Amino acid sequence: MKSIVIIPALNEEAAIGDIIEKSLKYADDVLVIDDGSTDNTFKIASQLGARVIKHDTNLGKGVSLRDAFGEVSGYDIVVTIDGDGQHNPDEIPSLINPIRDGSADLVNGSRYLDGFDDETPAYRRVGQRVLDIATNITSGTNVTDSQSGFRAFNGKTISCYRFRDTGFGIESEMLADAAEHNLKILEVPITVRYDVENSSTKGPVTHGVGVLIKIVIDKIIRTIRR
Ligand SMILES: Nc1nc2c(ncn2[C@@H]2O[C@H](COP(=O)(O)OP(=O)(O)O)[C@@H](O)[C@H]2O)c(=O)[nH]1
Ligand SMILES: [Mg+2]
Repeated sequence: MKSIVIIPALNEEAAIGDIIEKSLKYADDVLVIDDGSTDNTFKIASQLGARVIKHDTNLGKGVSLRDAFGEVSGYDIVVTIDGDGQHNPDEIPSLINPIRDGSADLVNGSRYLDGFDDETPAYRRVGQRVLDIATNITSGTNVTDSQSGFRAFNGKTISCYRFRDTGFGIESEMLADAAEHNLKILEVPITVRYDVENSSTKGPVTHGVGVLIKIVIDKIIRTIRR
Protein backbone atom coordinates (compact mmCIF):
# COMPACT_ATOMS: atom_id res chain seq x y z
CA MET A 1 0.00 0.00 0.00
CA LYS A 2 1.36 3.40 -0.98
CA SER A 3 1.60 5.94 1.82
CA ILE A 4 2.46 9.60 2.29
CA VAL A 5 3.14 11.71 5.37
CA ILE A 6 1.97 15.34 5.33
CA ILE A 7 3.73 17.81 7.61
CA PRO A 8 2.16 21.28 8.01
CA ALA A 9 4.98 23.58 9.06
CA LEU A 10 5.44 27.13 10.22
CA ASN A 11 9.04 27.91 11.15
CA GLU A 12 10.01 24.39 12.16
CA GLU A 13 13.71 24.34 11.17
CA ALA A 14 14.69 22.91 14.56
CA ALA A 15 12.70 19.69 14.32
CA ILE A 16 11.51 19.09 10.79
CA GLY A 17 14.63 17.36 9.47
CA ASP A 18 14.43 14.61 12.05
CA ILE A 19 10.70 14.16 11.48
CA ILE A 20 11.16 13.83 7.71
CA GLU A 21 13.96 11.27 8.06
CA LYS A 22 12.04 9.17 10.56
CA SER A 23 8.79 9.42 8.59
CA LEU A 24 10.51 8.09 5.47
CA LYS A 25 11.20 4.85 7.37
CA TYR A 26 7.46 4.20 7.49
CA ALA A 27 6.04 5.92 4.40
CA ASP A 28 6.88 6.12 0.72
CA ASP A 29 6.82 9.91 0.51
CA VAL A 30 6.77 13.04 2.65
CA LEU A 31 5.00 16.26 1.69
CA VAL A 32 5.77 19.41 3.68
CA ILE A 33 3.54 22.49 3.50
CA ASP A 34 5.76 25.40 4.34
CA ASP A 35 3.19 28.03 5.19
CA GLY A 36 5.18 31.23 4.90
CA SER A 37 8.08 30.23 7.15
CA THR A 38 10.84 32.81 7.49
CA ASP A 39 13.45 30.29 8.67
CA ASN A 40 15.20 27.39 6.90
CA THR A 41 12.21 25.02 6.91
CA PHE A 42 11.97 25.00 3.10
CA LYS A 43 15.68 24.41 2.55
CA ILE A 44 15.98 21.60 5.08
CA ALA A 45 12.83 19.84 3.88
CA SER A 46 13.88 20.03 0.22
CA GLN A 47 17.37 18.71 0.98
CA LEU A 48 16.03 15.71 2.87
CA GLY A 49 13.94 14.45 -0.02
CA ALA A 50 10.54 15.77 0.97
CA ARG A 51 8.27 17.36 -1.58
CA VAL A 52 7.57 20.89 -0.42
CA ILE A 53 4.62 23.12 -1.21
CA LYS A 54 5.69 26.64 -0.33
CA HIS A 55 3.24 29.41 0.51
CA ASP A 56 4.87 32.83 0.22
CA THR A 57 2.71 34.12 3.04
CA ASN A 58 0.99 32.43 5.97
CA LEU A 59 -2.38 31.13 4.75
CA GLY A 60 -3.34 28.96 7.73
CA LYS A 61 -3.32 25.29 8.66
CA GLY A 62 -6.69 24.57 7.02
CA VAL A 63 -5.58 26.02 3.67
CA SER A 64 -2.30 24.12 3.99
CA LEU A 65 -4.03 20.79 4.58
CA ARG A 66 -6.43 21.48 1.69
CA ASP A 67 -3.46 22.06 -0.62
CA ALA A 68 -1.69 18.96 0.69
CA PHE A 69 -4.72 16.67 0.41
CA GLY A 70 -5.14 17.94 -3.15
CA GLU A 71 -1.87 16.19 -3.96
CA VAL A 72 -2.51 12.73 -2.54
CA SER A 73 -4.46 10.95 -5.27
CA GLY A 74 -2.90 7.53 -5.81
CA TYR A 75 -1.97 7.07 -2.16
CA ASP A 76 -3.75 4.40 -0.11
CA ILE A 77 -2.76 5.90 3.22
CA VAL A 78 -2.29 9.55 4.19
CA VAL A 79 -0.75 10.52 7.54
CA THR A 80 -0.60 13.99 9.08
CA ILE A 81 1.97 14.78 11.76
CA ASP A 82 3.10 18.02 13.41
CA GLY A 83 6.44 19.46 12.35
CA ASP A 84 7.56 20.72 15.76
CA GLY A 85 8.73 17.40 17.20
CA GLN A 86 5.85 16.95 19.63
CA HIS A 87 4.76 13.75 17.83
CA ASN A 88 6.94 10.67 17.44
CA PRO A 89 7.18 9.35 13.85
CA ASP A 90 8.06 5.92 15.28
CA GLU A 91 4.37 5.71 16.22
CA ILE A 92 3.26 6.02 12.56
CA PRO A 93 2.83 2.22 12.20
CA SER A 94 0.23 2.09 14.96
CA LEU A 95 -1.77 4.79 13.15
CA ILE A 96 -1.59 3.21 9.71
CA ASN A 97 -2.16 -0.43 10.66
CA PRO A 98 -5.93 0.02 11.20
CA ILE A 99 -6.16 1.61 7.73
CA ARG A 100 -4.18 -1.28 6.22
CA ASP A 101 -6.38 -3.95 7.74
CA GLY A 102 -9.58 -2.08 6.91
CA SER A 103 -10.71 -1.53 10.50
CA ALA A 104 -10.70 2.29 10.19
CA ASP A 105 -10.90 5.13 7.66
CA LEU A 106 -9.65 7.82 10.04
CA VAL A 107 -7.27 6.97 12.86
CA ASN A 108 -6.92 9.73 15.43
CA GLY A 109 -3.77 9.72 17.55
CA SER A 110 -4.87 10.55 21.11
CA ARG A 111 -2.75 11.51 24.07
CA TYR A 112 -5.71 11.01 26.39
CA LEU A 113 -7.01 7.60 25.39
CA ASP A 114 -5.37 5.97 28.37
CA GLY A 115 -6.76 8.60 30.74
CA PHE A 116 -4.58 11.41 31.95
CA ASP A 117 -1.53 12.99 30.40
CA ASP A 118 0.18 14.62 33.41
CA GLU A 119 2.22 16.94 31.24
CA THR A 120 -0.69 18.97 29.86
CA PRO A 121 -1.25 22.04 32.06
CA ALA A 122 -4.67 21.82 33.75
CA TYR A 123 -6.20 24.95 32.16
CA ARG A 124 -5.23 23.67 28.72
CA ARG A 125 -6.75 20.29 29.41
CA VAL A 126 -10.02 21.94 30.45
CA GLY A 127 -10.08 23.93 27.21
CA GLN A 128 -9.31 20.84 25.18
CA ARG A 129 -12.08 18.90 26.90
CA VAL A 130 -14.54 21.65 26.03
CA LEU A 131 -13.50 21.34 22.38
CA ASP A 132 -13.71 17.52 22.53
CA ILE A 133 -17.22 17.68 23.98
CA ALA A 134 -18.33 20.35 21.47
CA THR A 135 -16.92 18.25 18.62
CA ASN A 136 -18.54 15.06 19.89
CA ILE A 137 -21.95 16.68 20.44
CA THR A 138 -22.05 18.48 17.09
CA SER A 139 -20.56 15.61 15.04
CA GLY A 140 -21.77 12.50 16.84
CA THR A 141 -18.18 11.35 17.30
CA ASN A 142 -16.70 9.94 20.48
CA VAL A 143 -13.09 11.13 20.50
CA THR A 144 -10.79 11.94 23.41
CA ASP A 145 -8.39 14.27 21.57
CA SER A 146 -10.31 16.24 18.95
CA GLN A 147 -7.49 18.71 18.29
CA SER A 148 -4.86 16.10 17.50
CA GLY A 149 -2.81 16.71 14.38
CA PHE A 150 -1.37 13.16 14.32
CA ARG A 151 -3.79 11.15 12.20
CA ALA A 152 -4.01 8.58 9.41
CA PHE A 153 -6.59 8.55 6.62
CA ASN A 154 -7.82 5.97 4.14
CA GLY A 155 -6.80 7.39 0.74
CA LYS A 156 -10.11 6.32 -0.81
CA THR A 157 -12.06 8.63 1.51
CA ILE A 158 -10.22 11.91 0.88
CA SER A 159 -13.09 13.37 -1.17
CA CYS A 160 -15.21 13.40 2.03
CA TYR A 161 -13.15 16.29 3.41
CA ARG A 162 -14.14 19.78 2.32
CA PHE A 163 -11.54 22.00 3.98
CA ARG A 164 -13.82 24.96 4.62
CA ASP A 165 -11.96 26.27 7.65
CA THR A 166 -8.74 28.02 6.76
CA GLY A 167 -7.15 27.75 10.20
CA PHE A 168 -7.09 25.57 13.30
CA GLY A 169 -10.81 24.71 13.12
CA ILE A 170 -9.77 22.14 10.54
CA GLU A 171 -9.09 19.34 13.06
CA SER A 172 -12.69 19.27 14.34
CA GLU A 173 -14.06 19.89 10.85
CA MET A 174 -12.33 16.81 9.46
CA LEU A 175 -13.80 14.66 12.26
CA ALA A 176 -17.25 16.09 11.47
CA ASP A 177 -16.80 15.38 7.75
CA ALA A 178 -15.73 11.80 8.51
CA ALA A 179 -18.74 11.28 10.78
CA GLU A 180 -21.12 12.82 8.24
CA HIS A 181 -19.92 10.28 5.67
CA ASN A 182 -20.20 7.41 8.15
CA LEU A 183 -16.49 6.70 7.96
CA LYS A 184 -14.97 4.40 10.56
CA ILE A 185 -13.18 6.54 13.14
CA LEU A 186 -10.74 4.91 15.55
CA GLU A 187 -8.41 6.33 18.20
CA VAL A 188 -5.01 4.92 19.09
CA PRO A 189 -2.76 6.13 21.92
CA ILE A 190 0.16 8.43 21.09
CA THR A 191 2.80 10.17 23.16
CA VAL A 192 3.26 13.93 22.90
CA ARG A 193 6.38 15.80 23.97
CA TYR A 194 6.20 19.20 25.61
CA ASP A 195 9.94 19.80 25.99
CA VAL A 196 10.49 20.85 22.37
CA GLU A 197 11.19 24.31 21.00
CA ASN A 198 8.15 26.18 19.57
CA SER A 199 5.77 23.50 20.81
CA SER A 200 2.86 25.87 20.24
CA THR A 201 2.28 28.82 17.92
CA LYS A 202 -1.06 29.66 19.50
CA GLY A 203 -2.28 31.60 22.50
CA PRO A 204 -4.33 28.86 24.19
CA VAL A 205 -7.33 30.89 25.35
CA THR A 206 -8.09 32.95 22.23
CA HIS A 207 -7.23 29.92 20.14
CA GLY A 208 -9.64 27.70 22.08
CA VAL A 209 -12.48 30.18 21.96
CA GLY A 210 -11.87 30.71 18.23
CA VAL A 211 -12.06 26.98 17.54
CA LEU A 212 -15.19 26.61 19.69
CA ILE A 213 -16.96 29.33 17.69
CA LYS A 214 -15.93 27.60 14.46
CA ILE A 215 -17.28 24.23 15.65
CA VAL A 216 -20.67 25.83 16.40
CA ILE A 217 -20.82 27.76 13.11
CA ASP A 218 -19.84 24.62 11.20
CA LYS A 219 -22.68 22.72 12.88
CA ILE A 220 -25.19 25.44 11.97
CA ILE A 221 -24.06 25.37 8.33
CA ARG A 222 -24.29 21.56 8.21
CA THR A 223 -27.80 21.67 9.70
CA ILE A 224 -29.03 24.32 7.24
CA ARG A 225 -27.57 22.42 4.30
CA ARG A 226 -29.53 19.26 5.08
N1 LIG B 1 0.64 25.12 7.45
C1 LIG B 1 0.61 25.68 8.66
N2 LIG B 1 1.07 24.98 9.69
C2 LIG B 1 1.02 25.57 10.90
C3 LIG B 1 0.52 26.85 11.13
N3 LIG B 1 0.61 27.12 12.47
C4 LIG B 1 1.15 26.02 13.02
N4 LIG B 1 1.41 25.11 12.07
C5 LIG B 1 1.99 23.76 12.20
O1 LIG B 1 1.00 22.90 12.72
C6 LIG B 1 1.58 22.03 13.68
C7 LIG B 1 0.89 22.25 15.03
O2 LIG B 1 1.04 23.60 15.41
P1 LIG B 1 1.32 24.02 16.90
O3 LIG B 1 1.36 25.49 16.95
O4 LIG B 1 2.52 23.27 17.40
O5 LIG B 1 0.01 23.49 17.61
P2 LIG B 1 -0.18 22.88 19.07
O6 LIG B 1 0.98 22.02 19.38
O7 LIG B 1 -1.47 22.12 18.95
O8 LIG B 1 -0.30 24.06 19.98
C8 LIG B 1 3.08 22.34 13.69
O9 LIG B 1 3.71 21.44 12.79
C9 LIG B 1 3.15 23.76 13.15
O10 LIG B 1 4.34 24.03 12.46
C10 LIG B 1 0.07 27.59 10.00
O11 LIG B 1 -0.38 28.73 10.10
N5 LIG B 1 0.11 26.95 8.80
MG1 LIG C 1 2.89 21.91 18.77
